Amino acid sequence: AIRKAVIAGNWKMNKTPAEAKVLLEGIKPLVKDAGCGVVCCVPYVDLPVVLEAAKGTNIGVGAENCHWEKSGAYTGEVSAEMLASMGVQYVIIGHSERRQYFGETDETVNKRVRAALDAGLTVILCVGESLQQREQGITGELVAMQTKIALGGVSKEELSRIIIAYEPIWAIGTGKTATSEQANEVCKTIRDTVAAVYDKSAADALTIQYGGSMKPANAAELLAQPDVDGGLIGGASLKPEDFAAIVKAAT
Ligand code: 3PY
Repeated sequence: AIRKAVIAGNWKMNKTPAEAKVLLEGIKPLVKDAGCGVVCCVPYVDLPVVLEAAKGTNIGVGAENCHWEKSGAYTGEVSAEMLASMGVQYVIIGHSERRQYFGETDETVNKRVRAALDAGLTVILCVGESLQQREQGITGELVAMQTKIALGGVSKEELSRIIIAYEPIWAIGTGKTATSEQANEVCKTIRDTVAAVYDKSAADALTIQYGGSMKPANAAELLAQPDVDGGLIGGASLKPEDFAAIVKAAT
């Protein structure tokens, strides 16, 4: 691909701080010569140890969500400002698990994207269709709509701090993977959508990841697609050798 690939791990709700330190120390030596960007997105409570362990390395550190207000009466929430103040550089927004289980909507995704950008973070914005939506033939329209709404109020300059991850919901944690052609088709739809809203140069520069059961066995084929510029990695990001093998495939 023309663009530099980014491989980001999404640890989800896994690893205590002590376990997180062990995992990051395991990943570090295996990815130190990576030719692509490497990011680990981890639970809030793991951020201090992971930031410390990643210091001086090529591993970027991210959170898995953030709230849109800077502070206030939002029990249980964490703001983008708070993350940035710790040295966190990335945040996943709109993961399908948040949309499915925590009432995330395109509108709240947009508010979180806006807040994350204002705090100086780079956003890994997730979009993707369910199996029913795919079978109804609305994947392209749906993903284009999710992308447009999420990017509402985002300037062309700010797009350099946006990574979009296409994650077909039916391929998340199910072991099912989109074929590389299916993945590329939707990644291209996302790129065309960004070209229509902004322009071709903005679309050409945008990193678009595929996510959904990407693993060493299928990474190379997915990453060889012209519009797939990296991956958002679930389960395989918890195994240093597997994560490193995917990083290697992106190099
Ligand atoms: C998966 O691969 O299961 C993911 O959800 C990555 O975010």
